[in-house]
Amino acid sequence: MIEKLTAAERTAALQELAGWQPVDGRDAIQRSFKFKTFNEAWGFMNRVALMAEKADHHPEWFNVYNRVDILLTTHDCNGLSQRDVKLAKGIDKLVS
Ligand code: H2B
Repeated sequence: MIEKLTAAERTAALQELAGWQPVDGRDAIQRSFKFKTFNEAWGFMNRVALMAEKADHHPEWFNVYNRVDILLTTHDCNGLSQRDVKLAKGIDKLVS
């Protein structure tokens, strides 16, 4: 069973993950991405989807035109885990 991050681990993770914010009322992190076009946003979503499927860890997300909002949390432990940190880092690499 996957474990939730401890409070100290959560603080450390948020410091490492510049651009990701805690979510009000949920043990989760979120980041919004903006692209020039829908085509670029969709390409990014495709790459995230492949990464997520490979890791068997899936984002909650929303897209409108060139914007992609991603929320990460671990349903299996009902909170943030190392899986979210790992996926967030992988996603950040796609846009860096
Ligand atoms: N994604 C997320 N975000 N949290 C999970 O707990 C999770 C998942 N669990 N993707 C996986 C799938 C699980 O349901 C399957 C059975 O491995």
